[in-house]
Amino acid sequence: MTNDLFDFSDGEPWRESIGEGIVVLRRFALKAAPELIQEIGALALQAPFRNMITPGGHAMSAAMTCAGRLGWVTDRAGYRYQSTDPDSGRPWPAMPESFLALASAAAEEAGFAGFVPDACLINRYQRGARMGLHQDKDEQDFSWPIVSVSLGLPITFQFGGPKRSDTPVKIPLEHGDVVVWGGAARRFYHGVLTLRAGHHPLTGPCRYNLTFRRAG
Ligand code: MD3
Ligand code: FE
Repeated sequence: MTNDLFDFSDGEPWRESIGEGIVVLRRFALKAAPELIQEIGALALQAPFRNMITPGGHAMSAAMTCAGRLGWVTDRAGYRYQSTDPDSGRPWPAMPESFLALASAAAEEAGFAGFVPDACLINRYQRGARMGLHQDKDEQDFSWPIVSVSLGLPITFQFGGPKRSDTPVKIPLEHGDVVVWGGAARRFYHGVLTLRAGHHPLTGPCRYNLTFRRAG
């Protein structure tokens, strides 16, 4: 392993294989979590969380912000990556070093050495928020994986296959869990069920999810 913040050999985190191209690194981000959560707070001062509008005209129930060279946005015009925050017109905040280090260490554990994300989408779920089944297909190059990091309250994640009609499988995602989606799984439909009310010592009533992408 690269770094004792995400030490994967001391017996605490563990790996689960739930399908080809999917590597679940349970609790991989547990030690880094307090720093990651502190960074989220700092980023949100620069680029506040907001409920973006889908092309269909509905506000998303998860609030979002971004860090890195590119950020994912949606509005009536569609989904896209762009280098500026549409709410302020300023560039997105830089990706914190702790984010980059965690994402590349997790990708390496899953067999993707050299992963350098240029976009981090930060989703904040509060009671009642969910994300319907969708594919992530606004990125340029699907040969890089997506790395997701769950922080705070638990949620039920669901993933299907490459077709919307593929029956989804449910898995719980908890604080500190990291999932690397590569290969065929990169194109799978996925989403999360409604967040239930709760309290987490580090995030209060929220779940945060970081997704690291190579977008451009
Ligand atoms: C499988 N986020 O931001 S993370 C998203 O919990 C998103 O906030 C969810 O879906 C969340 O786009 C799920 C797990 C995840 C993220 C991206 C994937 C799974 C994925 C991309 C391709 C396949
Ligand atoms: Fe997604």
